[in-house]
Amino acid sequence: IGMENSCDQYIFRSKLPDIDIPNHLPLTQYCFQHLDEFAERPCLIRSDGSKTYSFAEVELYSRRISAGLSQLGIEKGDVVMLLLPNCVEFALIFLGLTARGAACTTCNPFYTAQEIAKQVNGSRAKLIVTQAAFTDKLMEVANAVFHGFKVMTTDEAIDEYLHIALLMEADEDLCPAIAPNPADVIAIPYSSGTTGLPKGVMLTHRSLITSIAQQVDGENPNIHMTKDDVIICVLPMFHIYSLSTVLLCSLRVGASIVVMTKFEIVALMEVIQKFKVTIAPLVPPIVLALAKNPIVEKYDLSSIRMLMSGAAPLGKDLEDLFHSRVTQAIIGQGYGMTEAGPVIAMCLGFAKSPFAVKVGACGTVVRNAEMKIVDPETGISLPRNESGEICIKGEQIMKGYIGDPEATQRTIDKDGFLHTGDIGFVDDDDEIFIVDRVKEIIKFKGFQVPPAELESILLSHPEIIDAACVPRKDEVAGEVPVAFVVKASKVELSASSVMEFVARQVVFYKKLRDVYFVDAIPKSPSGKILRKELRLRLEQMHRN
Ligand code: 4UW
Repeated sequence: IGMENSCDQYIFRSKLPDIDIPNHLPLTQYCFQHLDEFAERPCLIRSDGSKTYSFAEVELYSRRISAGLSQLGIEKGDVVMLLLPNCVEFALIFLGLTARGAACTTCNPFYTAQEIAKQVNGSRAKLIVTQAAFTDKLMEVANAVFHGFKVMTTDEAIDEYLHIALLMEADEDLCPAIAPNPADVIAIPYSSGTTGLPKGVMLTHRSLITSIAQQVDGENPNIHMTKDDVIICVLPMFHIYSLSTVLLCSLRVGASIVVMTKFEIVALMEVIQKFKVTIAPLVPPIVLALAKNPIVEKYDLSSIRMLMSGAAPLGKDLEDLFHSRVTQAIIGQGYGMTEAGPVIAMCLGFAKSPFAVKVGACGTVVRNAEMKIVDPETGISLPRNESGEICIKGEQIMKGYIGDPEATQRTIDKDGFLHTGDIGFVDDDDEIFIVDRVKEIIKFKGFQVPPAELESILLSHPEIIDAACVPRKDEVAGEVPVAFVVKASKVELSASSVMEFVARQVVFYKKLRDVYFVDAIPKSPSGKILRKELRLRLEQMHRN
């Protein structure tokens, strides 16, 4: 247990023993393996109380939808885009697609047409499932996409599009038999990883099952979640955190999932109180609101027994402040990355037989996995208490990036370790602390903002000759994107017009919060932007 030193490598493991993981199964079969124990209990609950689906119904709909998809010509291996905010239909269609052996690429419905089109092209999605309110953008998407695709709405029926009734009312007896292979790709969330533009992350039956099992399976599961739990699903299901830890883990253990369309503090408080939510997976900006907003004191939050934070760093002070409001709850962090399937480390205070944990740690490496910390310059693995790049190996990690073997090779080394681009260390108690990042990504409230994407937009501006985007620290969002811009000589160009130019082309959280005009972008001899130098310059500017 813990660390071993073989072949000059320091390898870190969970304090929990490895378990047998049935990752030879198709995902839906694994999720519904214990269905008999909770078939009639509530599975998916709309937070407005308008509808609840039992586990038996959800399982039935997964087969109906699979049959309906097959009648629409969706074959095993095809890709379908879910362009949806949180809704029960998201979960139902995801399961139907999985049962069909098709892959689902999840996309933020608030993306601009330009952002959506890139993902449709990259994933070759044949069908986009969305709500009526988001169909306006789809004409523009169609113009920018190189192949034809169909559109389906899940709420209002629209004449020129398909409607979800075709799937919900299909005959489950016509659910086609498929021969699923554990290595088949079933989910393609997008992530920019350690560098460059967003890429499709190929997750298979095996990777998703392994990650779920690492979280909630075993005699002493890392996250003790049961059929008596009520879990709040307020984080967007199009992000892997919610998809895996909230949706799929709950299906596996029989916990009820209360689905909220969007985060709003009063609505969240009311829902927690009304449904007696026991588990709240959140991100730091929501924890901040819970800890600081006075309105929270008016609500009864005593049902919450477990509160998890992830996707971005949670400050120690914030965690302490929040704990003083919900003293009965265990608070802890998970650490994940889309490419890692997603969970890398999880708080052992959430285990059935919990371990003592420290404030500020982002968990201990999950079971059935190996972690190493390497010197980012030399690649040599480091012992405890020394900071380096966190690397993770196990059957949960991605198969690779879709259509990008080079990026895959840069990310997964020859020994099978995924390089996270995060800098951290493992302490004497096997707890992990993240201290920095070597990758480019900017995280706004846990959402990914890939600098390369903003830079390519900036470079398309006729009056900009060079640009670099970096994160600036922000109390509420964690980080916000700002740009250093070199303008063509003699032109009049204002920071606000540059910000406006970008804002028109991106989703709200990728908007630039500041533009600094400079004479040149600092670069390495090989032409790589020296981002660290720019981050330092920002810090100096704000100190003065
Ligand atoms: N502390 C500091 C953290 C932390 C963090 C992530 O958008 P992605 O690709 O993926 C995620 C997934 C998070 C997640 C999934 C499942 C889960 O149970 C859980 O905890 C409860 C969290 O965020 O971004 C990956 C990058 O986000 C940063 C880090 O840089 C990582 O490489 N990150 N979690 N606790 N930073």
